[in-house]
Amino acid sequence: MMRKLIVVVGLLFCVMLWVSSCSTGRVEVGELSGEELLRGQDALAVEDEEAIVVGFCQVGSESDWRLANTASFRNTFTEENGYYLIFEDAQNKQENQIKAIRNFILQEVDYIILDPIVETGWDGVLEEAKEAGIPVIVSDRQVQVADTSLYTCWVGSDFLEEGRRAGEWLANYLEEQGRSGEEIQIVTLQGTLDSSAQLGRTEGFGQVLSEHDNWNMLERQTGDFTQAKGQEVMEEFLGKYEDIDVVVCENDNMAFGAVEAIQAAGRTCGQDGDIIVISFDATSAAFQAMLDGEINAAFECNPLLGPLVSDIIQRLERGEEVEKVQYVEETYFDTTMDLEEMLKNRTY
Ligand code: GYE
Repeated sequence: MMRKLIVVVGLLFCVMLWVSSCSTGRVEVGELSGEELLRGQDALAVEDEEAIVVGFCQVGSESDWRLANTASFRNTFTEENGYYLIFEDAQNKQENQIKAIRNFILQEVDYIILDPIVETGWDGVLEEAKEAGIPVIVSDRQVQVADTSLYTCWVGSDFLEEGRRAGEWLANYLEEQGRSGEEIQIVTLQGTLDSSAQLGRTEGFGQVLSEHDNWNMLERQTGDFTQAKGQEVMEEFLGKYEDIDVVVCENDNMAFGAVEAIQAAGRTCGQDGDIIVISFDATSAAFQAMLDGEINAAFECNPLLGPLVSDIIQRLERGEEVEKVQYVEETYFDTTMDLEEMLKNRTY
């Protein structure tokens, strides 16, 4: 691996670095933003010349899933594993992601990992990365670009399949309850609009919806994948519609918000309640909510992508080909299962 010197900003900076390392010990690379590195505040040189320098551009910290995903990358891209990680939290703003990628290019990182907030608007900056000869690995959400050679590969979930699975689960559940002939009123709390997770889940569930004439989608609105926004939108839905039978929540945190809103309105939900709550992600907090009888089913989305991306990088380092599209395996959970036992093995 080529010698990598991230930033060297003159004598003054060297003295500052020496002073700060004397007083505070090792500086955590993962805590510095690319901009800080560029400005030379707390800037570092990569000490281990063999280390693979990786810039990871994360979406934000909006959900339990996201925190587990960040932890997966931080725990994988460690010095012990031969990496030097520069972590950027874009706080759910695409412009921050574009800025971060430009900083990674200036820093001459070896690889860029991008979890794109939305699918479009990437052609220009990915072209810049390509011109700089830096491979871009897309993880979790996807990009739509005219020229797919602008990124090396993508690894993540089949969101469309998750949505279909949720729809099929609902059809079976209603049948078991002897309600397949009933009119069913549904609302949806959507994820961040135009993100792959939102698009796939909405479309997948929508496909099953269109196969059932008696299912009526009253309204879909975004809750931005957060608990607070999910709660707010559900409050609005409960005020507008009297007979909601099902709320489809495109992630766990919005489901928790929906449950709060339902209970505050004096309504019931979950296993023995009025309103069926469907969620996506299936983090351990959702297992707990199912055990508490608050949500009915959670459709798994695996956030542990760090090791898979590392494996891709190791293969690229050895000059091997990697598959362009790699899906992770997923399942679902509902209250008919032994959730207590399953929760013991849940790592996120
Ligand atoms: O479902 C949600 C998060 O992109 C799959 O983003 C991810 C989604 C996940 O905020 O909780």
